[in-house]
Amino acid sequence: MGNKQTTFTDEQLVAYQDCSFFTRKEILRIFHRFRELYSEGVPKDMTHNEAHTIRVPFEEVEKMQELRENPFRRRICEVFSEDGRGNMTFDDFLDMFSVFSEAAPRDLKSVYAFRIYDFDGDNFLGKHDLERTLGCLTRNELTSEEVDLVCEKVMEEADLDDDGKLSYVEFEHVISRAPDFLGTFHIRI
Ligand SMILES: [Ca+2]
Ligand SMILES: [Ca+2]
Repeated sequence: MGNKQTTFTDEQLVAYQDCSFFTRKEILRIFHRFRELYSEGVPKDMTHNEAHTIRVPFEEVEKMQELRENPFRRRICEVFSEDGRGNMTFDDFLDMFSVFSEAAPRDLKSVYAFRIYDFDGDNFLGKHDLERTLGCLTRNELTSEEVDLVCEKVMEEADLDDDGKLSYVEFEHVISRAPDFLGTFHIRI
């Protein structure tokens, strides 16, 4: 203690513990991973504004082992990045892995699942959102007829007010009947 160089102040670590599902040790480990992605741009000393001003470009973030096989990686990084383009500050990065951690509650995960699938950001899952989601989930292995069919079926069952799109409440309903669904929302880092 004391002889090591400081990455975060005590106050910073306490704040990170308060707004994530991680312990101090995990937070530091995640920072280590963050810095590994872009060591030329991320300093060791983060005690000033660095955690919300320095961004690792999306092209570096997506190379992470935890993300590179994930068909939603671009969309996930967009949703969690403050700049909306997938370039991530450490604050964004920690938030993302916190939501994907096993300790995060189901409700929180479904809020983010909805945002991720809402590709056009209008707060509803419309037909195009469903098509893109399905394309990602199945890695584009379905024919367009199959995609149409599945979308129709989802709408038929889930679009309770018949307005041709799913609100968050309608989406939650679908999710609650598919207990395995949010299993795809775990990433161990
Ligand atoms: Ca939408
Ligand atoms: Ca609806």
